Amino acid sequence: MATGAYSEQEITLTNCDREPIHIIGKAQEHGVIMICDLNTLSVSQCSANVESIFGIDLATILGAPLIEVLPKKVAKSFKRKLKNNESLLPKKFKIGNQKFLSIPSISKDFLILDIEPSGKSLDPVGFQEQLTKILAELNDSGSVNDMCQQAAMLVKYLFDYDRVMIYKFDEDWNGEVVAEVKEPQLESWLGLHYPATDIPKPARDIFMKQGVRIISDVNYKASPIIPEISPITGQASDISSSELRAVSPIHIEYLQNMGVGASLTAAIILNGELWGLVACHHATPKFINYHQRQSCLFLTQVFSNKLALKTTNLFLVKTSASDEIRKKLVLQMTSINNIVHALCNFDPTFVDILDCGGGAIVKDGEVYTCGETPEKKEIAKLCDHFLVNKGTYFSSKSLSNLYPEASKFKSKASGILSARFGNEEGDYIIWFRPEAKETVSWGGNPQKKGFIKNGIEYLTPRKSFERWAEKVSGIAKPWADYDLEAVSSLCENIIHILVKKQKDEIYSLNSRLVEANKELETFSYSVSHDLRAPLRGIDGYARILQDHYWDRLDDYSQKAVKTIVKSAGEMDIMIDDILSYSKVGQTKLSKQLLSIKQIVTNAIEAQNAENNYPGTIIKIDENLPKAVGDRRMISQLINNLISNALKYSSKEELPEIEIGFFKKKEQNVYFIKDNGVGFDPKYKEKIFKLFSRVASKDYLGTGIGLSIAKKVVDKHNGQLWVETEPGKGSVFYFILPDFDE
Ligand code: BLA
Repeated sequence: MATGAYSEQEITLTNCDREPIHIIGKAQEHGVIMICDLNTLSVSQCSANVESIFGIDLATILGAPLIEVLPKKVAKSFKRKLKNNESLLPKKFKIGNQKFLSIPSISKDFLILDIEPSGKSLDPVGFQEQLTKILAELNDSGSVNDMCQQAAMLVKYLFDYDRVMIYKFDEDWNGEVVAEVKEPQLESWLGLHYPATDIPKPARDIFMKQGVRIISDVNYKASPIIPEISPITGQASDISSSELRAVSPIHIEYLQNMGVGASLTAAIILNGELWGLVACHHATPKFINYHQRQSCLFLTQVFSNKLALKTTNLFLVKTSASDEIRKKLVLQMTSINNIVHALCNFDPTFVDILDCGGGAIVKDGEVYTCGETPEKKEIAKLCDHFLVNKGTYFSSKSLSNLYPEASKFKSKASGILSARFGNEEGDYIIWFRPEAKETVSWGGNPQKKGFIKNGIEYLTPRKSFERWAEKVSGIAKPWADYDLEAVSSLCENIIHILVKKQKDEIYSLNSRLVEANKELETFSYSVSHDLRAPLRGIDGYARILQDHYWDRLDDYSQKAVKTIVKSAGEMDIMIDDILSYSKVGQTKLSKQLLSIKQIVTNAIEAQNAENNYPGTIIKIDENLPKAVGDRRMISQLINNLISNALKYSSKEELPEIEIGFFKKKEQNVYFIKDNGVGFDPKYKEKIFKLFSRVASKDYLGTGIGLSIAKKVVDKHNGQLWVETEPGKGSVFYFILPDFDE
């Protein structure tokens, strides 16, 4: 015969969580587990104690319809409810003089019935009084610990176990007895800690579903479910929904070692997670009936609700306290230009927003600290080697477990809460919490859980429950949800302020630049203007010398006068150019639809190309499209580009310039092309700068024309660029957007 998985499997330290408590295949002694096929409602398996409890032969029950096993009324009621998809309720019935309660649950293809003595049931008034007392006495006026103590007192009053404890889990599922009410002769376990393995995951999972459970006699003889393997599925049946399910022998041994004769355990579930347990012990066997267990369930539910309210309140109180500090920090940051300075050197500092030992800000490679922290170089290394691989937010209460280097500074920084901020990858704001110095009293030595047989380490509940003190090494007080909230809110503020500061900086730089540009334009305008008068004087007197005293001048003087007249002429042109350059900056655009073709024709006429460049072939595209722009400026732009094209191609054998356009992404690109000298493309940008000339001295020019052209196009939000090659000519392109962007 196949044997159940349970009896064969030995549980070791490494498979602790795998003990198959859901298919234990046995019932506690005080009640019967009956498993029925959901389709036929006939009994497929039943615990052997049915014979002693009901006085009915097991063999006659197995395979029989439920209706022949239980009183007809009860069986029919289950059948009807199942048919109508209604929820099943416990049903009372009598066999002989004995009253029983049949508690149904459904597990996959089975109806599982827990049949147990109905016990002394409370009359409805008494039951109601019990519930009212629970509602009235559990209040949330004090601390969480006060609430736990109240709950423990109430459970003790209602169910009278020798010892009632509230057992609270930490985030690693280790637990602590946070409240206790006990008989005076018992030693107190208040404050004792127990490792997570004492209540393995499968046991915790079942509590999430089942809520409450009693072990009525720790020293009971478990009654086997017969047959062990379900004739329907060919497997051991999952009886995790049954409260009568027998108990893991490991847990039984555990209780026996503690001198416990009976227990009641109920789950405290907070926000969908197992927060803790109500754990009750009694020295002798003790049974409390279904209705009392329901009262207990009601109690834990009321307690959970109050607890949820309490923790929400705590969250609100804590966040409003940190909000106050945060507001001050924001004020500091907005009124002082340097954010790090604002966060570190005033009152309050950023470390004040939560309970910590100290903190650090890492910005642009510099580390700034406040309070008790590791060394700056240790912090820099922590960021580069560890935090860099974490997300925006990171928190741990035992950093050295994850980053062994941190054991060097665990006294100052066992706990860490960090956030990344700013544009730079390596900018962090970090809070540190010192190692929790308190000693933790473990209920037994958590390190010594197993014994070794044939080289395999076997589990055994600890034989000793003496107080065992262990210093918690490298562990800080855990971070709470309100700590994370305070940090994320502050970081949002910092980022907001940083972005605004950057925007402001760009804005002010920009306006300073515009201002500087304006000043430069006014300056060059007035300088050019002022230069005009003395220049006229120079030119005038030089011409007088030329016209009236020419013969009296010797050769050298004649040459000098000629040079003066020529230079004054060149300077005049330059002043003109500078003036028009400044004007482009200062003049407001007056936009209109322009015929580029007309402007081109005018420009060629103005250059007097026919006479000045007689050999040059000039091609103009007949279809040059119109454009929107300022007439005077666009004329100046085209004039300058055409005059350049004519000038720099004039020394070619067959000079040719071409003015045309093409379409690119719906925009007209105009071009002015020549086959002249061209220039090195590396000057493609420089050529548009003021006074930059890249052509040889053979060509006259002030180096301002292209700067004017560029300025005109910029002012129109357009684009101007050049393609060129030395000896192969240049093509200047420009685009003028036909609407304001
Ligand atoms: C179950 N262990 C439990 C339960 C509790 C504890 C409350 C649930 C009992 C129930 O379902 O009725 C632990 N009880 C405690 C603790 C206190 C207490 C800590 O009163 C403190 C005051 N147990 C061990 C080890 C193992 C183990 C080392 O100590 C290793 C596997 C197992 N505990 C274990 C198992 C169960 C259990 C398997 C489930 C029992 C079951 O539902 O069958």
